[in-house]
Amino acid sequence: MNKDRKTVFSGVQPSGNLTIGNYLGAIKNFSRFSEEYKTFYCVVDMHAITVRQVPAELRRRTYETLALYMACGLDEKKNTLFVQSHVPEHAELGWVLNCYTMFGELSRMTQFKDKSAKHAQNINAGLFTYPTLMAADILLYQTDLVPVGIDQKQHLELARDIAMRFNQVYSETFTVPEGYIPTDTMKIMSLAEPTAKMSKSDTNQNAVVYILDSKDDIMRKFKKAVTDSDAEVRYSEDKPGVSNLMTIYRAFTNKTFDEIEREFSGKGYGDFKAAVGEACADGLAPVRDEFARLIADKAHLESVMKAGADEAHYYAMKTMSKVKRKIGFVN
Ligand code: AQP
Repeated sequence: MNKDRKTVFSGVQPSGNLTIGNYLGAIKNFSRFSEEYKTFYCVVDMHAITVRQVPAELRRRTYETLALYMACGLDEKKNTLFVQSHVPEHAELGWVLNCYTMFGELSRMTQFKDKSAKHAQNINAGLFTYPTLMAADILLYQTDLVPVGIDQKQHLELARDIAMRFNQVYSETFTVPEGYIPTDTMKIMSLAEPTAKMSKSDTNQNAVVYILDSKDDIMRKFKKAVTDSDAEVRYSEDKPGVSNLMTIYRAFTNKTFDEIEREFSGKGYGDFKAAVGEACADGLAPVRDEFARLIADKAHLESVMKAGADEAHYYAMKTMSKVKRKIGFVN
């Protein structure tokens, strides 16, 4: 692929209020690519409707997710920020790629199995083909690198397989993307059930810390976080609650696990949880302030999404016209 810069693409669903899992696992890393790469960051509203959404809330969260991108340091002049449904080629390529994705491959996706179990009343076809739409999102922009949390690894591998399959049948068409998975924060766990991922759609409010939570809420949630009975701050597989809190503390303070263990040696979990809460609330405070400023100016957010969609559309059309030509659609 001839490109002057490598390309980064990632997206977040406006399917709930964003969590520190979304922040540490994904969004916080987005801005590091802005200078060197051509970056596309998308609010993936079409993915969000694979689970039933309240329309007014989906609309509100779409604005909020865009404002959060910006509040987390994404400058709209250096990054293409847009909403998925504003660029019709996502759906168009999604359909084409459905025809190059095997039923068996989609059946093996663990997110589909998890979400089907969670939404047994609404196991729709979109939930099943979610990964092909995600492949389309990525491949449309000839993406080299996709920063995501580890839960998306399987989908990303499928996107690579689809790209290679298509390229093999029709000659080089898509860049085969690589994942960029942060090793230190790739999976932030639920505070209430530390063996399960922290998810924005969790109905237990105490399990999840939202980026926009008040300091009081953050302190309260960490205070209630599940730990264990041995009162020792130590990173270990058999201490998932404490290890998760240590991971969060490390992410906000840049301290190592050894330093954290020393800092809390001989102290109880009470002190430790309060320190994690403080570090998290302080780390998020600038994001919250900037978000409050941005969300108050809807007209500006609309101009950002419009400019982003125009830019994204230009690149998406280029890939789409190539795809159509290769598969034999009449121009
Ligand atoms: N707990 C997490 N730890 C690390 N990374 C995470 N991500 C999500 N949760 C964690 C990463 O955030 C990005 C955006 O996720 P998404 O909106 O596409 O949906 P998701 O992965 O399904 O996240 P949620 O919060 O669990 O959403 P719901 O509850 O709606 O399904 C991705 O890069 C993801 O890896």
